[in-house]
Amino acid sequence: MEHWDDFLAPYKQAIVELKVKLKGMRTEFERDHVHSPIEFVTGRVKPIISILDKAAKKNIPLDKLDTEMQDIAGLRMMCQFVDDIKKVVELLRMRNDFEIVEERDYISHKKASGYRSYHVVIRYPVQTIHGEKKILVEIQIRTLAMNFWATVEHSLNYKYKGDFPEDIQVRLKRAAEAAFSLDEEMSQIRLEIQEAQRIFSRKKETLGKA
Ligand code: 0O2
Repeated sequence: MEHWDDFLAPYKQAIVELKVKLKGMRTEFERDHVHSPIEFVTGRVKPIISILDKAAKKNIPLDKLDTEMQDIAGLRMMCQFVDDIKKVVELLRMRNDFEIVEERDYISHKKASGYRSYHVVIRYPVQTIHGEKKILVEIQIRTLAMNFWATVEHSLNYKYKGDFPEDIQVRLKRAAEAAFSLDEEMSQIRLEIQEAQRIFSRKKETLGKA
């Protein structure tokens, strides 16, 4: 591919715009003084070397990258609780500034590696001086625990090129189970908090009437 700068420009633009938009959703929750299902948002354009590696691995011709590689532009939305992920996906489904083309639920169906995350692939229109260009963007929605595990596993994967020594493999599997348990524990605590808030607001209402 000769003109990487030209090719990647709309992807960079999409990341800038979507980061503002998705972070803006968090700001709205804060303004309403309610729990935000979004903890933080990150975004990146895939480095050229990773695009080339993935294209080679998946037999994607370079002139088909725009339709066949869905994560050249990628965003991550991190949540505190597993239940928040559903809410974030619903919020994305409600929007009309892009169209959802695919959803992949690696939470109900975790990957063999132990990877958990919810992926939403969108078609996002970027306005350029040559007109509108629609590009694919992958949004990964995950809890902080899922993100911790995926980040560590990704670095190790890079180091060992997917060929993990036996002991690392066992530890990663155990770490994935620990991350899952942490999410479960946090979900339980969340129910406690919500129950306490309900009791508190009922009490306030009763006191207000007295
Ligand atoms: P990056 O930019 O280095 O993160 P495939 O690549 O075959 O697994 P596909 O069809 O591209 O799958 O789509 P998928 O699995 O929905 O999305 C791929 C991206 O999800 C990966 O991007 C990772 O970001 C993340 N991912 C998927 N599986 C795993 C996993 O087992 N471990 C970790 N840590 N992340 C995973 P890339 O291509 O790795 O790029």
